[in-house]
Amino acid sequence: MTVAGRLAALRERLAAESLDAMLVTDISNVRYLTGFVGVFDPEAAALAVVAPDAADLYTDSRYGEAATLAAEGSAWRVHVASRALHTEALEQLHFAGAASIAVESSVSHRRFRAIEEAFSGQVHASDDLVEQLREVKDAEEIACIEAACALGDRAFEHVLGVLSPGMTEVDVALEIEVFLRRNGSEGLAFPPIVASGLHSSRPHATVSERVIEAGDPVTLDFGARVGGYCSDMTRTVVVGRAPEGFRELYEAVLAAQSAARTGVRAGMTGIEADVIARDVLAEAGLATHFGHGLGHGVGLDVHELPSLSPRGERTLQAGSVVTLEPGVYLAGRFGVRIEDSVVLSDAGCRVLTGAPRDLIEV
Ligand SMILES: [Mn+2]
Repeated sequence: MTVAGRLAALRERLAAESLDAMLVTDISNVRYLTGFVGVFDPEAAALAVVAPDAADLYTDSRYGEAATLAAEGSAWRVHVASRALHTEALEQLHFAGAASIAVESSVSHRRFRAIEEAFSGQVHASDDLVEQLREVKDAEEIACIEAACALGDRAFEHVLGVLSPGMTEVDVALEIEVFLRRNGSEGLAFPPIVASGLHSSRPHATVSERVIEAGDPVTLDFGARVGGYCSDMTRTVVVGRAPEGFRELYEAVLAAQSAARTGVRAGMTGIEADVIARDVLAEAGLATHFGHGLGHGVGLDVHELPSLSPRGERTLQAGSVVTLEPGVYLAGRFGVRIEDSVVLSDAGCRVLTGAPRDLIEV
């Protein structure tokens, strides 16, 4: 979908709900609608207003020049505000006679109240209006994610070459970060997870100064960013020889992940997708150790719609990029997670992560 197509799709949704305008505050939504991926940092420095015949972007002087340049030739009018962005936006909406507007429900309560107080008409909170448009990626977006995944694969290969006993988790995380940045990643999709030994049983362990020893499983979960779009992958490898019982656990998680890669497709719900992997782990008696969902959408944000989990009631759509990441965590022993990013179609999944999945002992 082009930027014009995205605006048209949002306007259709506004018309269907009899809204005169929408105030878009989420930075990823602003990026998506304007197409100006590189212009803003995640700080609240942009407010986009979409109305039937207007697309106005309010920003402050720090971003004025870059946004104005980026807007050239597009439908967006850039306003460099000197007062609060919503104050100037609402003045414009009053002038245009808007009576009913939507504000994203993700906005802070403080900001919502300020908007409600300053606007003379009705203010509605809307859930995920733009997020639902973002759920289906076009070819250009998929190409960005694919490039980010390829960079992640290279970073994984690089880490395999340096990972050795005596390094700390911080050392390994830095290897990943520096490699990704040197090779073209725009920052990182998220701070990498490097969880070694006992820490590997914590799905989102914090990177620590723990020294990696021979026989430690190490879970590496990281993502690159290309053209504003994230990748997300996880591999658990072993430094030296796998400890007792580890290989069996690894094979069970891999079987669940393979089943998901084979079975997940557009047209099923996120709950049904999740069950594919969960059933395999239940057969192995490990269901209670798989606490999180099978996966999530990936795009401008590393976690976005859809959700592939027991809460994922929405039907998965062709063109969504999602992760498949079953994990099993045995507290006091170790954990395993294997995660790929894939594109969904009606026929199944196209895997974007190229890193090997068989157990690696380095
Ligand atoms: Mn993930």
